Amino acid sequence: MSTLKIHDIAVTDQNRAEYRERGYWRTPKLLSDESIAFLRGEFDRIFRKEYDRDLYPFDRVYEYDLNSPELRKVNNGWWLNDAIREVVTSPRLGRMIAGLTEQAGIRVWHDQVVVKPGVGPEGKNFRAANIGWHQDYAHWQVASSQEMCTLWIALQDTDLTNGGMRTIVGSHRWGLSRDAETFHEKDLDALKDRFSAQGEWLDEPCVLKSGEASVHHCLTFHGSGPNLTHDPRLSLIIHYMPNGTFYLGRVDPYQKILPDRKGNRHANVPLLGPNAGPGTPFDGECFPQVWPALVK
Ligand SMILES: O=C(O)CCC(=O)C(=O)O
Repeated sequence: MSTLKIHDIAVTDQNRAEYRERGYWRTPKLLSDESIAFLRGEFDRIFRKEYDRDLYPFDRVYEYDLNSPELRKVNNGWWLNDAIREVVTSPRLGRMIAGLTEQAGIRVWHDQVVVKPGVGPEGKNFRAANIGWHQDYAHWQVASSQEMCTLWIALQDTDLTNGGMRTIVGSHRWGLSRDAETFHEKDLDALKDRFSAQGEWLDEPCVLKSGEASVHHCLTFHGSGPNLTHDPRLSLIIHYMPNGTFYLGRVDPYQKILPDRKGNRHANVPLLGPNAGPGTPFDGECFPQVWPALVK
């Protein structure tokens, strides 16, 4: 039985202005310490394949053990684990996101349960769990909205020593960059060389206390380097979209016909079913509406 305590956060005009201007914002503490401890245990359960539902993960699982330097990751943990579901579908968090991004309604696009193993201080040049500089929307071009965003919840104090996320302040205002679906690339310097000519490359670490989070715009460049501690870095990442976001249709990923819209076969598209086509909304139970809260 979960005892999660998710705090109610009032977003101010100043917070909104900061998000709009900088492309990301750091939240106050969202979760009680007890909730954080509980969720950390649930992360372990997920990677032990102890699920609360009689289901399989809906997408590829990166399930390396902690002795491997690779990133461990499960998408849509909310399908498998009830505590994660409580956070991902929380109307409190939904209201905070709606307030910050100035959207009337918010749905979940998907989540990511991520563990970045600690490789120790000697692992400075260790790239296995790096997350390349990328724009989230570059991975999501099948979706109609460029006002999607990400809530990155830290389940321990997080900074550059444990491979915390870094964002390029203001880069959301550059628009969609070509070929920026580079989450899985490891060479941050090479990616910086590729993308940095578009504006000032203001690389800011997202320093978070345990239970705090950052919210970044889907066009904000971000990435992360190695975790140089001996403890794993745990984060629950929730991607949101404005209510009404729809499927733009298939864009052949191998033929870059449209200069600024290289498509991809996002795993969310099959969730729309066999009759989906351009204009089909991403709604229904696979994409829960978290704000306004639906009365159950
Ligand atoms: O966990 C990280 O370091 C980066 C995660 C990320 O790319 C995201 O939240 O969109």
